[in-house]
Amino acid sequence: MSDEKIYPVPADFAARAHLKAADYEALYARSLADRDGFWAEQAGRFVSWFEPWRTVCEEDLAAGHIRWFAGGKLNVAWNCLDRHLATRGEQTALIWEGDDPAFARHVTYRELHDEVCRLANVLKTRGVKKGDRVCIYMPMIPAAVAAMLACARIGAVHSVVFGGFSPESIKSRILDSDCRVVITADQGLRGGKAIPLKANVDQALEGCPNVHTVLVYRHTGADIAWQDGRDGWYQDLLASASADCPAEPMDAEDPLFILYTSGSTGKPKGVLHTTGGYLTYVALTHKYVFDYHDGDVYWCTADVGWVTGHSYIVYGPLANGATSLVFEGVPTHPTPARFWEVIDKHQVNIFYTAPTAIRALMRAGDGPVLGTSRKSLRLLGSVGEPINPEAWEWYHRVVGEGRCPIVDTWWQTETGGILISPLPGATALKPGSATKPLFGIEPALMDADGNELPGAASGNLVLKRSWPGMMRSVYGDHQRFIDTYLKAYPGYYFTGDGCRRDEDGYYWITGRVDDVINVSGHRLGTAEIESALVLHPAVAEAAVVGYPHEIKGQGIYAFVTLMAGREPTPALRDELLATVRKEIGAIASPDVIQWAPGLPKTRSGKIMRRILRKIAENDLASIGDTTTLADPTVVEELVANRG
Ligand code: 6R9
Repeated sequence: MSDEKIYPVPADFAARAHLKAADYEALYARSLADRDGFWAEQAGRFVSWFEPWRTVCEEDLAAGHIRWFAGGKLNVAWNCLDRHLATRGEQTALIWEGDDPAFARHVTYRELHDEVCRLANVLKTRGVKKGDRVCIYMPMIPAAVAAMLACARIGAVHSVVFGGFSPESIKSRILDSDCRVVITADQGLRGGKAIPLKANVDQALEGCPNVHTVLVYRHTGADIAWQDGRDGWYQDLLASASADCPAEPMDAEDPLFILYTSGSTGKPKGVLHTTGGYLTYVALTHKYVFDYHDGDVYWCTADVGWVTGHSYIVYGPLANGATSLVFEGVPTHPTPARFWEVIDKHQVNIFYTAPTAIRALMRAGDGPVLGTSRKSLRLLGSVGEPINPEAWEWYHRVVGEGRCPIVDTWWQTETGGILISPLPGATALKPGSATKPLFGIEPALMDADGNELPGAASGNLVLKRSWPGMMRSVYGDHQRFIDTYLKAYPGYYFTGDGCRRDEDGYYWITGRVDDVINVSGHRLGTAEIESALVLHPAVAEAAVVGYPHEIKGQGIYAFVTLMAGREPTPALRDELLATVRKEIGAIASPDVIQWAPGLPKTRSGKIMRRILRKIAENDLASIGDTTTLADPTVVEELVANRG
């Protein structure tokens, strides 16, 4: 496109940036030509090792065999805390900003180290050993970060479950990875509303007989139910625990965490990440993508329940000795100026958020932004879904006053860290494009027949080689790892995203090509929502598709066929919504339920989602040929009764 807008790197930004355009070109070329040499050098620079590795990389993508720095010994918590104590013990590691603007707190590296060591000792006295799994279900408070690091310190594998998930979702995640310990809080707070975290855990644990310990952080002080023997107060146990806890030497390929994510089929998968490669990758990408300099205040607005929180609130920033802001609240509470006020209050230099938040705040108008200074801001970031050029321009012009580059970072739970993104001192920006691959990343575009497309083209996005931060397996089901990611294009990792590459080699992610929808940057499988809906006794069949939604990116549109004799009523609709909330969580609640006397199916009984998508999008002109359907009149009926 010749009329597209290009934003060059601002000269003053480039002047102080770690990497400039020529550095990117040279390092990228080297990272491909001498991949192992490049990564060995980075692993030595970004991570401190107790013992060196034997091999840099072993990889057989088709077999799902990926190992980086095998034989090397390190500890992630030691890297994120202990090694900083001599030089930055009194520096703020975490700035906590509460849901209520009256509450904020600074936690230094020394204080965080102390809390992590004590908590690690508490876990040990409760029998947690290297390799054991621990579930973390916490609000956005420093103790959530401490819980992750305490696990890492003793070699336990954490599985963080987002605080918006329901008891059913917690239960299935605990059972899948056989967690024996849960770390939670009495309640969380979001937008002034209390989230009953402990009560949700209690309910989940009715189905989890192996869980013997629940550590409860006293956060709001609310009354909660208590099970003696099993439950313990976080603060009380820490107060009497020793603050001396040696960091367990871990192999580079020992597991660090499991994080569940939705795919096109079945239950959410436990994406497994390991230790040495992951830490190297997130530390490097945090430093270069965000051009982090000592003394900067960095704020990523994600929740630690998502991979963005793991890699870019906790592990990347703390490995680099950064000051990372942890925000408990929501963008619009108490007013739509909250983000900008927090930026002024804590003098934030680097701000990383999601397009859905940008669109919601854009809708509140320029007023709430312009009432604040934002002079501290130097760089803006975006993650979670494609950012539409209008939102990009607003973010750039109004929030960043035209002086802050925007890094549009493309990556996934599975990739561990950012793979395609501008480097702000090196890359000219095109609004809506994640721009260029980072070091060691070789993207390719494939056509439907498995041919790689050269030059400017559109196709399915794959990666040709592994990188240190890549997932290693699906927890407990290695075959599923291979089947989901490595089989579609043998020898390549398949991302599930569609993508266009333009004549300048810039990548434009067009969204998922599978049955995954992206609602407010949260990934949901349509199959998961359908399974929840059909649990209701009135439902015979359900088909869920995404449709464009002004704020959320995609909305959830459910076509529901009722059992014979059941009448569609508003009350039944509410019951179905409640069923989805109970099974998954409020984030999966359909925006639209359309009662469907029948669903469009092929003669072999396959639901034609393509047609349902067109109906949901109200793109009736392109429904196309329906003559191959078992019963073409179904479509006319659905069109006539669109929700
Ligand atoms: C980090 C994260 C991954 C999916 C991914 C893609 C979409 C994320 C994006 C983006 C366009 C970006 N996605 N970042 N699409 N531009 N900058 O979000 O992980 O929750 O696993 O979602 O999100 O579709 O495949 P996750």
